[in-house]
Amino acid sequence: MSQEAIYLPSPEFVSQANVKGMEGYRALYQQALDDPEKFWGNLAETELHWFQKFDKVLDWSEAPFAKWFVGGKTNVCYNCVDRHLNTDRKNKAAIIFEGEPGDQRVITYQELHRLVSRFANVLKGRGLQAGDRSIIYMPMIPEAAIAMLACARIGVIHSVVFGGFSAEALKTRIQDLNAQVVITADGGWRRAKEVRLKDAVDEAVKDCPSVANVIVYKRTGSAVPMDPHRDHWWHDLDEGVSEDCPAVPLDSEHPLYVLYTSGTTGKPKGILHTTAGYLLQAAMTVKWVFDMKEQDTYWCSADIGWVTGHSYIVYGPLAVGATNIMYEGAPDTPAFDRWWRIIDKYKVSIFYTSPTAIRALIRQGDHWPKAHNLASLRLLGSVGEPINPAAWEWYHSVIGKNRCPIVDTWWQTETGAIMIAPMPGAVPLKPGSGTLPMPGVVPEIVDLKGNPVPDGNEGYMILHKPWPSMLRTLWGDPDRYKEAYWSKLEGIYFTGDAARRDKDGYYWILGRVDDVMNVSGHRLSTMEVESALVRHPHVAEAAVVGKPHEITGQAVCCFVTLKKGVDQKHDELGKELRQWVAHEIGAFARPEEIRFTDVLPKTRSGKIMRRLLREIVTSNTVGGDVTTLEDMSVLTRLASQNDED
Ligand code: 7RM
Repeated sequence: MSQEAIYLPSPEFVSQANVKGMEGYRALYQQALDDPEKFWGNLAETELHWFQKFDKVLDWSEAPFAKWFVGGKTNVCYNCVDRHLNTDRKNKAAIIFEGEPGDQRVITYQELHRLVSRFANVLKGRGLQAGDRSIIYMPMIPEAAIAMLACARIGVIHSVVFGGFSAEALKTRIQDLNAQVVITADGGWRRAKEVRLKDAVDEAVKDCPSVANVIVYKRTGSAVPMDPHRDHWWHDLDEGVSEDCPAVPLDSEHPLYVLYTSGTTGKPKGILHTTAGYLLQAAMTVKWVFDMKEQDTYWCSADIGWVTGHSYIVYGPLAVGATNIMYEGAPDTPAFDRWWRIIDKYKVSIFYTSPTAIRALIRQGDHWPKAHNLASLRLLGSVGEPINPAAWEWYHSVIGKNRCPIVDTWWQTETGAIMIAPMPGAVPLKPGSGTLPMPGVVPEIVDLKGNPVPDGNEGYMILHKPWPSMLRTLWGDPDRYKEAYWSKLEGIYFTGDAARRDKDGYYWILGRVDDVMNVSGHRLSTMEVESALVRHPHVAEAAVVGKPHEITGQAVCCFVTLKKGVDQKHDELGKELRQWVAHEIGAFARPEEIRFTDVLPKTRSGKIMRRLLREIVTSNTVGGDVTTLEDMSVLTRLASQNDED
């Protein structure tokens, strides 16, 4: 029923919008479709600063390895910081930071330039140069962004590891990159407790001989052991360092960062993004989707450790000279109105968050947002998972007071920038739909053979054309890059999502079709959790599926068989295994449920039938085709086990 609801942009919103009305949207979309190279080439010239102009917009001759803006030289940090300094933005707030304990900092573009230049010189002082790799494992404090920008300034390839990841996950990322430096902090604040990051780094780098330097920012001030040969305080290295550090002109295709994300195997994929194309599309989508204006105060509540933080806290907003809010901590600390308090306090005008967060806050009751003045808001955004119409309606009425368009943005770590979303002054909204593709994005819904399915039918979503912010490869694994994205349908980008397109051409994203779960908008592979479980000495076999969850979208549900002779109580062991997974991967991966079973449903060839397990956790019944199942009795045993819980 609510899928029929349509929300038109108000005339007031349209009149001030960057893209006005459907004609405005259609014209842009058509230009990009007719001549993508001209479209992106023109934007690259007008929107980015070039040290040397490119001579070719796109080289797709070695597809799927794209080269954009070939021959050009630019610098991401220069574009995000330096070029604003001889404009009215010089003393504009670039980052307004609020720590969880309540401390505040306002960093102008000029000050950001100073801090970034100093830290880039610190990195140079440690011997780092273009092409080297850094790991950034930081709390949500300005220094995380400063470290990213400093790396970009001198061409050091960064990889931010979300602070919620464990030492084990951190280690595999450092090793995969052979990173020379780890940039971290003593800790950060979350739910009034210290998240001790340096401890995790110490544990991780034991097995990482490539790491010659660990740079530690003092955030919490708690005691941390420092290895005199390897570890340095940020403030010590910063002392007396020069503030002059020119941005290095880098090739358009110079690697900017690697960000690991879950794929369908136990080993995360190192998504590689490069310089010019990435920045251009991140910046353009900020203007198109967030309708960014000079006077806006923009807040994206994502963590900098996820791609949303890269594209829509750091690179996109700073490239267009926006004012960013950055908040360190949890939404419920000290109480459930912390976010609404922040919006009121800093007069946030654009707020971008996840459906999981919205659902969790709905549950706490409307009195929390109602206690604050949210009149500064003019636009709301959603990302990470499908937003259910009920959550959409609440966000629209209780937070947006029926005045603010909601931009539901579909994209991936791989796509680098928003692919499907409404331009808010143009496209009528339908709750739960990402609506229409961005200019230059050509999605299609197809069947397994690649044939388009009729509108209204479910299918696999693919993307037809290369786009500037697309991933370039997987770090160190070009074959897996081809295999994972370009070989399901030869030569076409496979998103891994199921979707349908309605009669108006609107896209409705239904979720992953592979073995990737989406827990609170965080990607997690079933195999990653399974491999963590079987590393436990008591576990023989494990099968993991995502189970629908009211708040987090999906929850991790594990079926576990134990080794012979294990005689620990199931309650106790269940607790231990949940803790084990949190330790092996990170707290966000902690399973909601461990179900012990003496056998897992398998095909005759020995493959675990996850589809059956998914059905069991979803409905506690099994329908569909079970003819390939080896042992039918396992089903009744698995299903009935739930009744005993
Ligand atoms: C930005 C991000 C990507 C996966 C993607 C989808 C799901 C993301 C939406 C969404 C429905 C949305 N990157 N997803 N946004 N599903 N509507 N607006 O989340 O790499 O971490 O995840 O997330 O399944 O493939 S990600």
